[in-house]
Amino acid sequence: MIKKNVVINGVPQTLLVDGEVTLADVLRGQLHMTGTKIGCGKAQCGACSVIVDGKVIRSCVTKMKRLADDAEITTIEGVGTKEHLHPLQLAWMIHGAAQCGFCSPGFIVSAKQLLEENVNPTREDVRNWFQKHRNACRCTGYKPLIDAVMEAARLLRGEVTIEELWCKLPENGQIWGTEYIRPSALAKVTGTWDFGADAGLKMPSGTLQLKLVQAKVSHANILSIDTSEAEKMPGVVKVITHKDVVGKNRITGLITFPTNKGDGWERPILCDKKVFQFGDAIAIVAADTAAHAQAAVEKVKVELELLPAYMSAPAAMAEDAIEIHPGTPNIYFETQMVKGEDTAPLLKAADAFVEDDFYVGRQPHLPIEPDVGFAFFDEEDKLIIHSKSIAIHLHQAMIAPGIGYDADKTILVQNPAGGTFGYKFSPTIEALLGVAAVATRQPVYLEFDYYQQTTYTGKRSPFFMNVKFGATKEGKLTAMETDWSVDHGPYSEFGDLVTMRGSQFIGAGYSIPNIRGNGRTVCTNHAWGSAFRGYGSPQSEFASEVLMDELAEKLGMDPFELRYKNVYRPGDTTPSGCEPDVYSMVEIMDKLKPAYTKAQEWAKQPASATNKKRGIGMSIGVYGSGLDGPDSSAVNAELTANGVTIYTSWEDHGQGADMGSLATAHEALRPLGVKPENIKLVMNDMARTPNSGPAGGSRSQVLVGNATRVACELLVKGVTKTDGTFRTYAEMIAEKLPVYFEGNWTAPAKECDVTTGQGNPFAVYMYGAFLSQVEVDITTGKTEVVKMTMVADVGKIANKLVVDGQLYGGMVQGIGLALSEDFEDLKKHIDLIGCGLPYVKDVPDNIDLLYVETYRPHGPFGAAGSGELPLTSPHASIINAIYNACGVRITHLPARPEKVLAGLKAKN
Ligand code: MCN
Ligand code: FES
Ligand code: FES
Repeated sequence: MIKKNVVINGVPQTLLVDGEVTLADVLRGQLHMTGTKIGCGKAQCGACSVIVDGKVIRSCVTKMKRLADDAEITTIEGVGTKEHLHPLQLAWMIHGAAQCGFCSPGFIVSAKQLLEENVNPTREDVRNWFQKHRNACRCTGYKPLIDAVMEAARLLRGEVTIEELWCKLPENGQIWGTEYIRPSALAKVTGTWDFGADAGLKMPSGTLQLKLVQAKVSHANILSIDTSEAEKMPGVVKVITHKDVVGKNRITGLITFPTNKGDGWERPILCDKKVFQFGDAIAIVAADTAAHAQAAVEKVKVELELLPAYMSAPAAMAEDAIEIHPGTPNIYFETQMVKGEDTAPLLKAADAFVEDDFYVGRQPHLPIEPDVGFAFFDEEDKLIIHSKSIAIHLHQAMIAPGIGYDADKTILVQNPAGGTFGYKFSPTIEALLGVAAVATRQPVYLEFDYYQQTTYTGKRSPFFMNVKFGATKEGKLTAMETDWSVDHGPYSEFGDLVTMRGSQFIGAGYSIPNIRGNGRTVCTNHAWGSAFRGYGSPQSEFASEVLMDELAEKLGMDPFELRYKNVYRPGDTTPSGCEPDVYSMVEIMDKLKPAYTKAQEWAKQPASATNKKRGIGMSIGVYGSGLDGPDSSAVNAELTANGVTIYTSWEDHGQGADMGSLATAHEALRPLGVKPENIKLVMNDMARTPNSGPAGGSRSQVLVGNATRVACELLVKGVTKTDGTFRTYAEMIAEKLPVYFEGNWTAPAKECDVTTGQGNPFAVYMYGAFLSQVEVDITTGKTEVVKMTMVADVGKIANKLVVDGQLYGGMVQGIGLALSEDFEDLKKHIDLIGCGLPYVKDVPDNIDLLYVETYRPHGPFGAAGSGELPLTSPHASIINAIYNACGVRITHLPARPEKVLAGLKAKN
């Protein structure tokens, strides 16, 4: 123990601490100042930034013994409070800069010091500052953060007032379609939005700390697990293995299509017979402290018999490959595409024919907040599990049989989540928590470190694709053939569903009358495939959007013109053979045209250095809003003495479920004139909120939005008197009329037939186009994205700040997918930097968003979804721009510098 005198946020304090402990842990664990967050825990994300003696430092790696005596420390709690916000906090709210908000305290603290040193920074100064201090954000694409700092600087200089900047509502009080600030923003910018790890610190004493024993090999038979030594370690209460699991010890993958050859029960909660992938959970140590649990983890002995590890779809498909799940073939699901006439003769007769192979890999999600959760039994003996789940009702069904606890008594609650980007569409920590709670009958808490975040959770499923286009000499597509193999890792969870995306989205956006194709899902030993923003469309559309450029070259046509000729026009159908919900692609292209022409001029100018070459590229993006077929949702609305309460399971990754719910409910309640502050949101607790469905597939604004609208409309109808005026709450109660209304909505859609890929899977789609301008350094192969432009049609916009944020963030994830992100090498791809997370200087400050707002007949108040559109194909536009710049066509992502350089060398 050492004694430290410090001044924290102006208050002198004497601390008695372990000198080896970090400042972050002391602030959070000892002082309960949970505004400072811990993300990566290894100086890579800046979530833990605090100011010490006028310098921004990362407190997660600052040991207490290194802290100078009398150090003056400023944390987010000292920057501003809810009552007295710092201009940075106000600007963060005004610019929608806190999406999930996990990075916000770190960024705000960091920026405070910048503005103290320089109250008049340039945008580049701000970018350099965040780069230097490693402040990382996965949600916002950074631009809104720079906007916020610049605005805060203006506020500090007295050039503008808050009143001038604060969102203005129209006179009728409508918030739908405005830049109304999301309800959670205030808590997020003040560090008072309690994420899972913050709530974990507030658990009662006696809560057991859990740590995982993970597999360090990719495929093996388990011969024995010896926990005897671990059990004797200090503080250990129990070492839990498969033998302690009273249920089926499996998470069900919920087979979607009956032709799936698997049964969906292959994923162990705790490995029993086999290890299927690196990082699998073999045992859980429950102890009094996290340190004791971790020490005991090292003592668990696992004896293994190694098996061949199939680390890609082709490897697992090889003739001599053994079945990873004995009894189920490694290729466990197949689907075909049959649209129009036979394509073989058409391709043969085509004036122009192109064919290429494509690969989009195992993109890691890289939320700044690692996975975290806790579980306990309540007074009715219900097992309550808190996690980052974005599918609380679905996960209950997936994990309860495996845990062995009555599903009706297993209640999931979502904690505020620091980003998921889809990985939480799969259960991760939930079943581990459930098993540990049942085995110990005590409250349990489990947080992953970043290594576990990367090695335990699912990843984007790699697609190996071959695509062929045939076209007339005028450039009209006549036929397409596709073949795609989906590497879905060892667990089938929605593997069939993501494979269907190949039929639905290779070639999406274009009228292609004749299509044939074959797709398959392959079981492998690399990371299990979980949902990732865009879900199959970034893979599918990468292939067709790069091939469109190859076709344009073959035809000697401009890539824009070729696309313009082929995009959906009235009467055209999607690859699934149905009419899109609206025809807005032509308008989208028209809107992009001036930017495209300008970019062409830009590309002709000399690059920023003689060793660099400029290029431009475009792509179009289409994705559905909803789960396949007649997806449905439920939301309830209650009239109260204070206004209206909305009960909804619109899970929030950080995208803005609170804002979407509020804007939609407020719009539907407008006849009553309920003020936004009188609409209370009760969200994401199965004990209180109905099954609104998961927050995946960009479905919530449409599905949950419609259910919200229906519930509110029923409420309005319920309070309406015969003369058209409205009853008050008191009148409703006096007349014994119901004040609680259940809203349900089902999408008018039809699942695709797996043998033809034909159907009408989504009632609503999102449409867009991307334009990227790049400079490629031909001496290093490094690509810099200098500018991006996106035209988006997400229908009528519920909240402009939210949608702008969705687009910026998604596009920047597209830059990562194109150039740097991967999860392949199990030694290297284990943290944010190793996995290739884009930092602020890896992305352009110059991003233009343009909108086409086509009213959606099936969307609430005309809205489609927005979350995944920006990650459908931005990476394809970057890859096309690289080719345009230097003649190197990258078809196997990511386009890391060495790959581009190798291409340049091969060309020369
Ligand atoms: N919205 C709107 N107007 C529209 C359409 C949508 O204002 N016309 C708003 C909605 O109110 C919502 C947001 O845009 O706040 C996204 O809406 P929607 O597309 O319906 O998607 P969901 O709410 O179902 O969110 C999920 C979606 C997906 S699938 C992933 S993955 C994803 C994403 O959104 N992960 C995210 N966005 C993310 N954003 C952040 N910050 N973090 C993640 O993990
Ligand atoms: Fe400290 Fe990431 S830098 S938590
Ligand atoms: Fe930055 Fe989510 S808002 S990580």
